[in-house]
Amino acid sequence: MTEPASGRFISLEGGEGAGKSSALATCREHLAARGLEVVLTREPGGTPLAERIREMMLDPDLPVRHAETELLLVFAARAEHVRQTIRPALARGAWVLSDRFVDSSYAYQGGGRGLPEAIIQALEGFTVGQTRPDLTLLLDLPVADGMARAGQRAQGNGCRGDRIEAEPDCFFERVRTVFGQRAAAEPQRFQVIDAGQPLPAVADALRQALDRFIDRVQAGALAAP
Ligand code: Z5A
Repeated sequence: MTEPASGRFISLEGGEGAGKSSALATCREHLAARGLEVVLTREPGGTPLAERIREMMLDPDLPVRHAETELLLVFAARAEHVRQTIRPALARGAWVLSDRFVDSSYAYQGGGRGLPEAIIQALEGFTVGQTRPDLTLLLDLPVADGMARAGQRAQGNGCRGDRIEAEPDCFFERVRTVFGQRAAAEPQRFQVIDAGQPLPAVADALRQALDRFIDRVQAGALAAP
């Protein structure tokens, strides 16, 4: 096997209860099995400061009262994450696997909160520049099914959900719509995975998507970042 020459950036996206936790484990194991160095990270988060911002953003007892504040918090965390974690990892040839990235801002703050797309684009250009995912795996699931799973998970672990999880179903319908629109607009970057399948079938679909992507990289079909 010819190893890919340089690091690549993969993001994993999806709505509430889509199954990102097990999907991340599957992806990490599969990339490692293909001989790649994997840096697993997440948003908001991925650096000490960005993790503190995450705590503030999701704390149900510290309500962020304005959508604008939420948007700026998530991009402040992202500015740190991109510079301190993602770019250095890519530069040394690691493959970055991020639990959410900028598509979540379009989906949650744009779709969910109704903030203008143009503002999000401007912040993306300012904080992220050209550091964009080469591949985005989108776990897609009807909102009602995702909420049912999240409800069962909360019952099982006795944990209270975070601040955003408390939003009504219509919020998550708008989130799902925007994810779908972005996937349709960029079919080269997005791989949509049917997250309603049993876990082993989802894992198979993820591994196949990763293999197709690695094959494209090895064939030189994707320029190095
Ligand atoms: N956010 C934002 O607003 N703007 C941004 O720009 C960014 C983020 C980057 C934190 O994200 C919040 O930040 C998120 C969006 C916002 N808020 N929300 N909601 P997060 O990713 O850390 O939190 P999360 O979205 O709540 O995801 P999660 O809890 O990490 O994972 P999940 O995908 O929701 O679900 P899960 O825990 O992996 O699975 C849920 C349950 O379903 C669990 O019991 C599983 O065992 C079960 N499951 C999973 N897959 C299956 C299948 N296939 N069959 C049956 N059961 C399954």
